[in-house]
Amino acid sequence: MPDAIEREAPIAGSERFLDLDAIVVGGGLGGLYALHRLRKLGLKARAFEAGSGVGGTWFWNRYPGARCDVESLEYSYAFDDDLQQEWHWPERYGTQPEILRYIDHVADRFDLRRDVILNTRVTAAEFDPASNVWTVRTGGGHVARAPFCIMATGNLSTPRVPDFKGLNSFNGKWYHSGLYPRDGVDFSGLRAGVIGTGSSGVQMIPLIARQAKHLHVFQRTANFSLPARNGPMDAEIEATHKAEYTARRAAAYETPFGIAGFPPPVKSALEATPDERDAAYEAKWNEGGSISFLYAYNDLLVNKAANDTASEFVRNKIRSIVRDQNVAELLAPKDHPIGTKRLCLDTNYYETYNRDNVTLVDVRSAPIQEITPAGVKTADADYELDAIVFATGFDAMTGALREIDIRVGNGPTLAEKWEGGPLTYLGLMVSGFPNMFIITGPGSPSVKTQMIVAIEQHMDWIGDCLTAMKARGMKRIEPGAEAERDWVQHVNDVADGTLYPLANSWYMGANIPGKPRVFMPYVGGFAGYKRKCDAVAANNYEGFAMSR
Ligand code: N01
Repeated sequence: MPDAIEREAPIAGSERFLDLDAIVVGGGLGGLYALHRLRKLGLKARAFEAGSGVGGTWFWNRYPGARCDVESLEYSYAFDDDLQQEWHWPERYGTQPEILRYIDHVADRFDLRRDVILNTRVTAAEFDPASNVWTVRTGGGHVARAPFCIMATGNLSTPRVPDFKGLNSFNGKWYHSGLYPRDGVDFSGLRAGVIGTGSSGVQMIPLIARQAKHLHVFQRTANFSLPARNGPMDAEIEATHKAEYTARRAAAYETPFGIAGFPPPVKSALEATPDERDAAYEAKWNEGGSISFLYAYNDLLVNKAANDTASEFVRNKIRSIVRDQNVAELLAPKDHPIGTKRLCLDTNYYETYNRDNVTLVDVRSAPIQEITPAGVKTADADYELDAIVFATGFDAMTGALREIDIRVGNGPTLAEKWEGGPLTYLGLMVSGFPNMFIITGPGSPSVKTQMIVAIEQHMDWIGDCLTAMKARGMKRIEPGAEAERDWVQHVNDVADGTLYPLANSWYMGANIPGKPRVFMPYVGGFAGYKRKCDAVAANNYEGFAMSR
């Protein structure tokens, strides 16, 4: 990667060998909460983090316009009321610098930094079934041993640059959204190119367009995007929200996506007249936010005819915003129902294509053939560029775990076990891999929820499990193969009952050539999932085998 900000840290001799109660892999929102929870249990733990700072996703994704599309009053930890009362979010949606400032604040406030080993990438984890001990090795030479290993490796943490021929011959500079230089990039006077129009591309394109001499956007698949309607935090909204924080957090646990405040719709889109529907969609469009829009009716994600009404509404919005109707038609998605790929939120995305210095290039009809020293060569033209930003996404949900050589004794690696797609029980554990927990793993609601709610729910469950094991004198836990098979089947069945599999999305692994097409997150809803996890624990950890 160019301009990489990662450096493997030299290790002091005393730091090389670590004997711990638990090893945490990752120092993002998941890893930090894991450390906090483990410390509360009196356990000695350390987290290894590849970045030179904590924050995970929010440490690496520093591209222009990077911002969370969950409202800032929701997208924060709930575990400490003083924390949530005292922190002030300046805007409706948090920017990357603001969220990173918050995470740094949490790390300091709860004194977590002393247990995070930065600049250190975990390369291997091996479990010895005879002693029930995980040995974790890092690129810098650490050897850490502990009975438990907690993978807080993130769902979107393995950036992916497509395998374009000639990339290294490019005379300009190139970047990836998920490995963006710490000091930013000045595009002034440059001929810039952005490849990719997912959430990252949609956020950065309006800002790069304002700075660059000219911007070429290389679009393979048009994506639906709604206006975020971001703005300064409203003091009254903040005060009310804070007064109700505890109740709102509890209510969030009872929703499908871990966010309170959206009453479930009761009506099908097909029961409304066209005029009623348009009025409802218009109100949601003006309100901003994706959950609100997809919650206009109760069948937008399960009934294609219902979804068509919402998809067409947004396509017409695009046609009304973008002046050149040829460009508008290219931007109007027609190959997937709205919401089946991650719905983007933007500020002036479609408007940006009305600028004289922005050109949309359709690389579906004329694919990129190679990167040349001068720029990008497609099947029908050459584009001269000084800088390219790859907003080409991630090897999502399984990439970070598959990159680590995880094995048990002489058995297969996790990557081998997952060759046909990820297999987990509840997205929490994998059969054949005892004492290894995954925070927001594939098969859990994870990316289909407010991620921090999902992280806290997982780590709380893991903490309770470790407590229960200790109380019973148990040293080892792993899911049974049958429980795992049934859960994976259930995850697939639920997805098949929705429109999600109709899209070539990263949820399906479709963005990575050769990756198995399996729907990875659990879309049965957070509330039901949490009830299932709680019931499993209450029922003597049903589906898991514990042993001494
Ligand atoms: O990545 P993506 P992202 N030639 O995979 C294109 C979260 N997130 O970084 O669709 C040409 O969505 C690819 O085209 P196609 C959020 O969950 C959240 O944008 O595969 N193009 C697509 O357009 C999000 O979903 C926030 O045909 C190529 C793009 O690159 C997830 O992260 C902000 C190509 C990749 O889109 C990932 O988003 C940012 C090729 N060879 C991210 N290969 C917020 O909270 C890929 N593409 C707001």
